[in-house]
Amino acid sequence: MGPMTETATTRIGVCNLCEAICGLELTVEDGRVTKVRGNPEDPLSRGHICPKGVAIADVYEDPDRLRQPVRRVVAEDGEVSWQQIGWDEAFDLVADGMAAALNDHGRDALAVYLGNPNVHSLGSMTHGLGLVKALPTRNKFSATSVDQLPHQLVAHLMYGHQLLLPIPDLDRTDLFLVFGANPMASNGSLMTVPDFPTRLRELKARGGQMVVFDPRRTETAKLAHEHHFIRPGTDVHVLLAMVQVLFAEGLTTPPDHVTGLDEVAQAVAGFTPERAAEVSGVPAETIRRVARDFAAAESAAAYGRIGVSTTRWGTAAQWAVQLLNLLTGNLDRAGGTITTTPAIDLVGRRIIGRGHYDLWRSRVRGVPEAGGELPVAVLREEIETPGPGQVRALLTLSGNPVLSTPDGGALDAALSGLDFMAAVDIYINETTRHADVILPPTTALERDHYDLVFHVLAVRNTARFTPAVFEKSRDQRHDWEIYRELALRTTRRLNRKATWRQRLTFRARMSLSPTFLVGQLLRSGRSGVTISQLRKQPSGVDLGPLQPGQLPDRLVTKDKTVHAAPPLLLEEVARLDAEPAPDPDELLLIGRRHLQDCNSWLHNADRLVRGRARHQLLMNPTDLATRGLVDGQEVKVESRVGQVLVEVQGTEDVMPGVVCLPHGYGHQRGGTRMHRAAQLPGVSINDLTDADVLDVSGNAALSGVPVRVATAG
Ligand SMILES: Nc1nc2c(c(=O)[nH]1)N[C@H]1C(S)=C(S)[C@@H](COP(=O)(O)OP(=O)(O)OC[C@H]3O[C@@H](n4cnc5c(=O)[nH]c(N)nc54)[C@H](O)[C@@H]3O)O[C@H]1N2
Ligand SMILES: Nc1nc2c(c(=O)[nH]1)N[C@H]1C(S)=C(S)[C@@H](COP(=O)(O)OP(=O)(O)OC[C@H]3O[C@@H](n4cnc5c(=O)[nH]c(N)nc54)[C@H](O)[C@@H]3O)O[C@H]1N2
Ligand code: SF4
Ligand SMILES: [Mo]
Repeated sequence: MGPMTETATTRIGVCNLCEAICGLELTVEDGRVTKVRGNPEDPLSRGHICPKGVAIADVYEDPDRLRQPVRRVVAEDGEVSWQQIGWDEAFDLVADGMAAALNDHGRDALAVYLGNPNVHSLGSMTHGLGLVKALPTRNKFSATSVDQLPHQLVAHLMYGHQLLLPIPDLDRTDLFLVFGANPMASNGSLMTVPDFPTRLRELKARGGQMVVFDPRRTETAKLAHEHHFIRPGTDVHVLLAMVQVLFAEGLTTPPDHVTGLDEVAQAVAGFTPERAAEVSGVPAETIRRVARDFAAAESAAAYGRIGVSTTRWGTAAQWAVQLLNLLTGNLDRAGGTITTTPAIDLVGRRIIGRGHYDLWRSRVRGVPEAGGELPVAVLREEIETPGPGQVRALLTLSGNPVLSTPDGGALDAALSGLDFMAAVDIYINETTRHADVILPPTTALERDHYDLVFHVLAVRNTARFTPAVFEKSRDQRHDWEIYRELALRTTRRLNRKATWRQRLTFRARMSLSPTFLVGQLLRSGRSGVTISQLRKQPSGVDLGPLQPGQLPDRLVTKDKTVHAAPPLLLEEVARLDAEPAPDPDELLLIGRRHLQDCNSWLHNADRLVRGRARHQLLMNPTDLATRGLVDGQEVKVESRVGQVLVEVQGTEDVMPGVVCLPHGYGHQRGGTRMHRAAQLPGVSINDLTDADVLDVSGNAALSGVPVRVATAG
């Protein structure tokens, strides 16, 4: 053994790359991570790790990752270069740019976009939201409106709080009914379940079943007892038909604390399995039988995720998912779906607000806000359309909307027309390359973590505090420090200032560290868990399985009932009813995730991008044949908004009439600084998705996009 190993230490870490929040055990030698494995002592993840968890060290060590602020410099010949600058200068530049937009062009002239990693960072949760609140603009956007907005709107309308989301009690359920989710690849979403493969094996071992509806025979579908192909975007029909069957066959056993059941029965009466079969391709008999099985099961949990949310009828479909659980008595029952009781209760203590809807509308298209945000699908038009309130400056916080939002290609072009743009991000990528200044925070291994969000969504109640594995260097900043500086320096520059008292309070609050705040939140909660206990047990504290029997107490509705028939949803279903049946001959585009991808940004890690290519357009062999196409050739995919050229791969795993592209690819656009990523083949699915098609919540309809596929050239 060489001298290197003598300095090896084992450290407990946590992976923040997806919602599974796996506990890690890292071997550190001379400041380098030499080994990463799942922490077997972790009460939630129980030793699970996926390939991305190992790559967390690659991000830490990546030479392409920014560690110092950079400023974009454009030479006379148009050549772009990036110049390293000091933090103080960088903060001033960004505060100047944002304040100038607000002072010169009005309160809405600055837009903010928050990307996905914000919910995976403690500092962002404690301080990023403070920054966003301090900016007077209504042009607030986030990845929520290309993701889970329908879930939040339904929870707000039915249960009174946007984050009061019942979670499948996976460890006890007898029947797990899945629409539009692929937890074998995603490791669960709005259902934190680190070791899904193990828990699924356990479910099967105790005689439970999993039934999956998905247009693709996914990794999850292949492990299911039943998998049913379903035409993209038609889940709402199948789900409402299941609800209709429950009423028609007298299979409803709802609890007492529910209002609006008669209205629901009336609203769904016309949505028969026969009608659903016509649009969805799922036989009426299957719909009937699954509904009966669901009602008859000792316990059952219906779950719909991004394949359902990101459709034109996402909110109505998520409502129907909730109704299935509610009407069969599975809401709040062991083995059904249950609201969690985390040590830091964001919901019960109103740390996050209840949510709202349509308090104001977007300037150009007039779409409603939801929970204080406008749909990111309208960002481009707010930048490009002149007039009072036009967006002139943009701040993105760990996001990549050029690759992640509908018609991202057009947004890409719009960004170069801004007066000013700044980004808080660790990479120069397809979006941040437009920024005048990029401020890079520390990454996961360099900061303390307590997961404020995902304990709230987990299939088991646990608590865990993970101190930083590496100390940051003096010339680095944590995200919360960046957010504090931006908030303080920008508000100080505004013409319309807060009172000195307000400013003092704000400064004091923004100066408390995230870790201190976690300690405070734990102390003032009712769990009995303290930060010192968590420090002694870095693997985490087990608080037990989900606890049924919390309703109606935990409801946040004024009358403490579940609102089964929110007026907005009755209207939405009436609209659906009046809608002509979709064209059965249309070819529809859906997305996919791979275990080794992480939205758009982990493609610079070697170990995650080597191996078999996985960027191809998947297409059923019969669809290839009717177009005279062959497996492996380059094809042109065209939608209303754009076109891409990509290699096609024939597979029986996608249903006829459906094609499938991964999301988060397309790094060849000029200017990214991720060297390996730029060489990865593949195109952006969001060069094809349509920013004009929104769900009632404002969520983008990214799934089920009509496309044509033909020979390239
Ligand atoms: N067609 C289609 N589009 C989709 C989806 C889909 O399924 N299909 N999925 C949607 C979903 S669910 C989501 S959540 C969105 C994601 O959309 P976005 O959040 O816009 O995109 P990400 O790819 O997650 O980009 C994350 C960015 O954060 C940076 N980053 C990583 N870690 C940190 C950090 O610790 N701090 C900071 N400051 N930055 C960091 C990365 O460099 C990257 O630029 O995409 C959505 N878009
Ligand atoms: N490996 C990996 N894990 C991730 C991520 C990642 O990028 N990579 N991203 C994380 C994020 S931000 C999120 S939000 C979660 C998402 O977690 P999931 O929702 O599990 O995400 P997907 O794997 O995209 O699964 C969506 C499924 O819906 C199907 N689908 C598409 N359209 C329809 C439809 O109309 N109806 C039905 N019934 N199904 C449809 C797709 O075929 C796909 O199998 O994953 C998280 N975990
Ligand atoms: S499943 Fe998610 S949290 Fe766990 S190691 Fe993989 S990326 Fe990290
Ligand atoms: Mo997401």
